[in-house]
Amino acid sequence: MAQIVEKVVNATVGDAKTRQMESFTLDENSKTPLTTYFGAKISDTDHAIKAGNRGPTILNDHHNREKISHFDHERIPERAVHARGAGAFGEFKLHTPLTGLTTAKVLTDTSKTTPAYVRFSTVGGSRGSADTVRDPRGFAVRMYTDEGNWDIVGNNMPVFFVQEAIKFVDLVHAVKPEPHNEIPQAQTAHDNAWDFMSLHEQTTHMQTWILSDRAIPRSFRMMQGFGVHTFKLLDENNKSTFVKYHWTPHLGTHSLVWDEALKLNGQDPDFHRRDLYDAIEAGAYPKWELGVQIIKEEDEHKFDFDILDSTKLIPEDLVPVQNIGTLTLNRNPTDYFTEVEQVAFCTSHIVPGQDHSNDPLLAGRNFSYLDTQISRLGVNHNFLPVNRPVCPFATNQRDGKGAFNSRRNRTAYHPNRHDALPMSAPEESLRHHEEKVEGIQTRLNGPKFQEYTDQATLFYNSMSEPEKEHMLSAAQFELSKCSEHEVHQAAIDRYNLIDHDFAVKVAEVFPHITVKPAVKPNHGRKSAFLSQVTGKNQTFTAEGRKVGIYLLPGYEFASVAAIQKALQAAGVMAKIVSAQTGAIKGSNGQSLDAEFNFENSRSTHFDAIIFAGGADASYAKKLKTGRLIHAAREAFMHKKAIGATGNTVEWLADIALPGEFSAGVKTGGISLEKGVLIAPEVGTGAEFSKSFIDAVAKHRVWEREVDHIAA
Ligand code: HDD
Repeated sequence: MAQIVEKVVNATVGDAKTRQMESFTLDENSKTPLTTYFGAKISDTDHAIKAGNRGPTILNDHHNREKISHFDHERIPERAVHARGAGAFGEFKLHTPLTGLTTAKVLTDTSKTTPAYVRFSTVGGSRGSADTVRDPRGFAVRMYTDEGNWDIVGNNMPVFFVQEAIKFVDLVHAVKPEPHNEIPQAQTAHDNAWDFMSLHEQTTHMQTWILSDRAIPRSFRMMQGFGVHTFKLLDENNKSTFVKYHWTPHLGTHSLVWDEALKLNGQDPDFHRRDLYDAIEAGAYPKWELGVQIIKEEDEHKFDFDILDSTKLIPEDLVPVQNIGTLTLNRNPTDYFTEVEQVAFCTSHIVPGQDHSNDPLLAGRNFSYLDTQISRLGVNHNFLPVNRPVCPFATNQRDGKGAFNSRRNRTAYHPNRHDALPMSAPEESLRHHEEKVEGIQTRLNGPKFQEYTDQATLFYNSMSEPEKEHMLSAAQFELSKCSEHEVHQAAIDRYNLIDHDFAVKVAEVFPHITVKPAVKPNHGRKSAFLSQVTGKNQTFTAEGRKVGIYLLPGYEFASVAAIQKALQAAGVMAKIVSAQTGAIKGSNGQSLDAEFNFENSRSTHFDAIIFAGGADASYAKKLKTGRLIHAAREAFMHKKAIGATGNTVEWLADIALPGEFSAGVKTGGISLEKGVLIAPEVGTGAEFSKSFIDAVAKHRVWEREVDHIAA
């Protein structure tokens, strides 16, 4: 039986945050007796005290009451949005200082390594919902700086649905499961969501993002992150500069395909959480560059959109992103509840040398986050280990539930006779930008806020052909799940404002819809940075990918072992799959260890698969296992790289994927057709491995999709 005792802490290892958290850690230790919460030892935690062994259970049993009562209260309200998430610790290292623009040391002092924490999340689903749903992803970063906690509570999309916080409430009520029957879970594919989005013009741009592949990321490790709002930097004279924050993943920005995402929701609902956890455990630490777009104060009005409008991005074609530092996630939480559920991000957490802009969405968020943490976690949530700053902190706020530090200061007000809690020197304190503000009280936003479609069209135009095709299927899927014709009509009317042809194509599956003539001609402008297939800032690498090597009877041990080794050397997680788990003998009698079998894994668990066979030519004809044929067809349809060695080539060409390859593939040397790497001669695996790594790096074989579109 595992028992909990207070750890004797020698918190000297790791960064400031790790050491601090360590001092709050309790360790399991089987040698220490089990106790009550008040410390008395317990000899029996399995039976309550009864009056006689068949008699009534009596109240005089503290342990029984304490155990049940604690259990009765061990859930807290889940987050209203972003309830489903995964977190990890790490560090931020600045390499290019923003000298002269800000006094914030985290952005100017390259000698510092700042402890960091990130929580990734979906938005609409509840805490137990699946990971691979169509949704934006939360990308909330905290830096435990020497000057206080700095939180960038962002998403994997650079724009938002609405311009003002007051509309967030309507948005969330519309997107969440419908109130009468609480269906559907974690999806926008329902009447209320599309009713709201089609009627509310502010959502137009964001609609293009959620219909795009960005809404079904391959991995948290392969997502961009965005602070979304325009923020401010303040120099030592309080001069302000506007800034937008971007996180760019070292592994590139990549997505699943929709059919795969749908299947994974059932096959592995923890797909993203597991992927992040496993990568960190394996030492494959995910990394992002922090980039900034800097806009001088005097340039605030030079764009044809308002930089305070969170439904607009600043195209990188106009203002380049400069990378200034690297975020690395290198430590998994050890206690999900205290280290992930209890993390309390606030957009208002900024440090001296930073300020908020007048973005009306941001102003509302600055109110909402602190407010929600109080109802989720209580007024003392900042004392919880994951939330504590690593720098000294002292306030005159007192008491409240869960105030567990004994404080020696006898005056909780200012000024006071002891000079306790003195104010900091002004230059080290939080400052606000002292700007002149005047105007007539109004509920209206500025004129540029009232243009809603230009950037939606820009996004659509910037997509490659496969990405446009995915948006089309996504729109057809989403609207097909809506039952009301007026929702279909209104949604397609809105698409018509983005691109007429797109609206016409979506309407092909809704014969009752009339697509009106083009309301607004497509302006034809594109950005070179928005596509995940052709985007200028995109990275393609095999590193961090997971490949399933399917071992078939009589497989050639030496070549498979060589392929596995080569993949691992390229940073690929090469996993063995076979009919059974455990040691699987190859042609020479040596074994490889299969982690997965055909029952507990599917092709969807891998970025690419290899069928590894041997020299026995008669075997291919016998290989009729439905599961394997399905794996080959599914991976092919999901546009994944596939490899086939030895006798599996004939099987692939004749049985699994008949009619896909040219006649010569069964007998020739190594060849690549439609992203399938074929090696009838088993060989040493060296040449095969090199070509296969290149194919994996391409992420998906889009030519298969282009063929399909053309057909
Ligand atoms: Fe929000 C959570 C991101 C607008 C109110 N939001 C939350 C989280 C992320 C975002 C990543 C999860 C934090 C975590 O991991 O604990 N939210 C955004 C972005 C927005 C945005 C990128 C627009 C640019 N949010 C937004 C508005 C409001 C909220 C306009 C309220 C008016 N968001 C919340 C919240 C949550 C939250 C209800 C739920 C739990 C929490 O805050 O801590 O307060």
